[in-house]
Amino acid sequence: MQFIRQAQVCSRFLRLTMARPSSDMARFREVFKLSQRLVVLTGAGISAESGVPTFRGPGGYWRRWQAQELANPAAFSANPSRVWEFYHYRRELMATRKPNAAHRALASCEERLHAKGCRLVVVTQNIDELHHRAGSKNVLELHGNLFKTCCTVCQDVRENHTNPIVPSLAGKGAPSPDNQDAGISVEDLPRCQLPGCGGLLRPHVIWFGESLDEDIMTKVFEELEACDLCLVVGTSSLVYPAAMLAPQVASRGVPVAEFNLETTPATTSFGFHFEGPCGQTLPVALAPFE
Ligand code: BJW
Ligand code: ZN
Repeated sequence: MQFIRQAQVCSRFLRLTMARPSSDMARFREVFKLSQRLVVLTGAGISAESGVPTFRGPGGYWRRWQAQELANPAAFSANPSRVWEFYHYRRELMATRKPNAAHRALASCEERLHAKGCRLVVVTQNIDELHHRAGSKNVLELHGNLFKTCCTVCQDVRENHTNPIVPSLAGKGAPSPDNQDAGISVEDLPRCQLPGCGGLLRPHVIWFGESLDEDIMTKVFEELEACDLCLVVGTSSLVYPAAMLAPQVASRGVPVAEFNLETTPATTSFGFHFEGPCGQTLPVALAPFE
């Protein structure tokens, strides 16, 4: 009996202390109005309304594989042709996709803040370049870039927007499950052009089990330490180290607002949570003041 009473007191205490995040937009706008340094952490959900598939959930399959099954070094070693087909599909898809209202809201907010000596930085897990295409200038790419390659032999990194990146990938990469692997021989996959190298190229992205770029992480930590407001947009907050960044900011008492279709494992550590498509919620949240 004593134990049950203690448990009831405990659970009441927990309910009182773990306040639910607020969805009061007027209150958020008051905080935003005073903010001088914003960091916005974005994930696949911000590009969903542009028609770019997210990773987890029903749209996250390419053929019979979830994206995570292909976005790892073992998958590339075992079948570089299949993994290149997957990235070739995504490179071609981006030619038909445009930034949406959420990307544009961030870009125009950055410009407005910059004009009055303030700062907004986008820290994105996305590799699709939609923030740049919307006009954002301060963008830190945590997981690499779909339009860069890295040589597996000499590590040379370079930009490449040519589609197809090699003739052998032309017409390949169709996403439906009934398509078979193209089985392109490794000599016909993208190769390093540096004299004397010729190594196999890979997409310059961060796969599971790989470390994130140290220089980028240093910049990210500097921005997070200096920020007075943080937004978390369209990420499931399941993938580390990205998933720990905003909760760390919140633990220092800095206001954090999440914009997502649903709650995530990180939601309870944030002060604000705005549920719904970020193409609708973010432009309202970041609208200019009269
Ligand atoms: C909307 C919306 C709308 C939809 N509006 N919202 C600590 C604990 C446990 C594990 C680990 C740990 N530290 C490291 C690990 C291992 C691993 C990891 O995190 N595993 C977890 C899955 C458990 N991490 C790593 O391996 C990282 N490396 C590392 O830490 O190195 C050191 C180390 C290694 C090994 C052990 C320990 C330390 C590297 C992670 C690299 C992730 N790479 C990928 C692929 C990039 C290239 C590519 O794109 O192909 O990055 S995986 C994939 O997930 C991609 C994404 O950037 C990332 C995050 O996904 P994201 O963006 O959150 O998308 P979704 O689909 O998950 O969510 C979409 C969200 O949007 C949802 O919430 C929707 O509701 C929402 N949404 N429409 C608003 N309109
Ligand atoms: Zn090379």
